[in-house]
Amino acid sequence: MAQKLIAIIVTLACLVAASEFVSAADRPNVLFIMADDLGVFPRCYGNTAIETPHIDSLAETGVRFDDAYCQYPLCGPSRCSLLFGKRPDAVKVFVNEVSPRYALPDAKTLPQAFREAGYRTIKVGKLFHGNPYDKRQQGWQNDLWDDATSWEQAYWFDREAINREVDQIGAKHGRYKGAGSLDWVMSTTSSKQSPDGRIATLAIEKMQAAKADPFFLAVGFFVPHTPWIAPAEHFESIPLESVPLFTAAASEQRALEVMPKNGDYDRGMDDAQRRKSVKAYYACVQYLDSQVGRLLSALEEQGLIENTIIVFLGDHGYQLGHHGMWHKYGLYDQTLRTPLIIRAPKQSTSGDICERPVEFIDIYPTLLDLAGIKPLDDLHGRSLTPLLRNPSAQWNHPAYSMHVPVNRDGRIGRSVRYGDWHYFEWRGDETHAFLFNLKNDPAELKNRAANPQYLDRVNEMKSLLAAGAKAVPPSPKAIAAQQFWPPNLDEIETINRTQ
Ligand SMILES: [Ca+2]
Repeated sequence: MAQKLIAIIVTLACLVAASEFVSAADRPNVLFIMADDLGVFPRCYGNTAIETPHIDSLAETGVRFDDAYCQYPLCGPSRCSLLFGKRPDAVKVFVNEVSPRYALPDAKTLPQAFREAGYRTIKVGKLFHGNPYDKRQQGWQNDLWDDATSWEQAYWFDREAINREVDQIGAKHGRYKGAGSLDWVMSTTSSKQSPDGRIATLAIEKMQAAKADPFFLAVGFFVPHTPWIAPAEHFESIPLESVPLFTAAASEQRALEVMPKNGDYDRGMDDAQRRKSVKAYYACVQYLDSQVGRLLSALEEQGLIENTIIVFLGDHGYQLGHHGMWHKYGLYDQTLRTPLIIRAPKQSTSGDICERPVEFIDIYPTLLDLAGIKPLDDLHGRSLTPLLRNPSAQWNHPAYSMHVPVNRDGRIGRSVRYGDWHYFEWRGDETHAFLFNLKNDPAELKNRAANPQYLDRVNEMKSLLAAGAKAVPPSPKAIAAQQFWPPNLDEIETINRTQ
């Protein structure tokens, strides 16, 4: 009996080992493409002033999520939340200048989970944080804000190519004003030689080199982040008169007083300058699209397209003068919502559109699910695979975001999107509440929070918000103290750079 039992156990162990071996080889690759500061502006999201054929074609062969929400409207915190699969409350990265593992030294990141499952994990460009154009970071090890444990191979931007472009800005403006300004340049550098073109080229090389094994290839483009630099052809194909002008409505003045502003970049701009800035952003989105196209073509040429999960997204939304504001920051829909397209092998829902509000933290469990990797029990999101199978499936989950702006001392912002409604509030010495019906008022111009007719709705949204707020974040002052300039050199030395 004992011998029989041992034989059964040995057989089962062999079967498990064999199935793991076979499934590892058969597992789908992942191509994870992240754009920087990309709001819902590709053409497939309804922007007819722009041509984005490659992103559009990806949407036509995958599922386009129209209501995908980042958890924090700023690069580093949003990326850390997504890549740890946890809400910003838990990740505790609220500003850019913090190591991703500030509060979670032992948590497992999304690429790390793939790495431990036998995948080759490769990142090219910006995945966690690090701004290649930021003068403060020049000469630094940019991987300071990346995570060596996540990647088998990690490649950053080509510094020489960046410097060439910074020089072009300097030549135009007399001086370089920094990555946060609304600088824009029609670059004389060719598409392939520009920094994002070189990112795509390197990613394609790595894809080819890695294709014998399952790979998780993460490609982080820098466009359309400021400074808006794109090869001239992408500017020339956009007639200035076709570019819309986004401005604040007169009724929004009261709202603007309580909103966090990312600098005062709009000050002194006239409508002609605003329009040129929007055009420059659009040119960068078109340039991004051309490089996404190169990645997709390479997948096709390498015979990998049918066995690769493709995820395309921005890291948070973006305002181009919307509500009188530029850049990210704040809690309006425009700054929280971003494109998200997922194409999975053998997907039957090609070209479908999902209008269910989903969260960036859902991406981590979704990818584990699609790749057949054992789920982790400490993730805060949920797999989107039911929506990939049926984009109209029941999905009664609110989407939460938060923002603790360090330049508005004392105010903490929290947002919840549920059904047609978007509610957010800024809490400080007093609370400012905002309630919008996105179905009837997608531009969020009619704040109904103070209207007694909507009292029940406000209370419902407040309850949802309270349920989603897992912890009280530190004060904005404490968060500001997280930022470290200059860098901690000890920490830099621990980063195991591949290049
Ligand atoms: Ca960003």
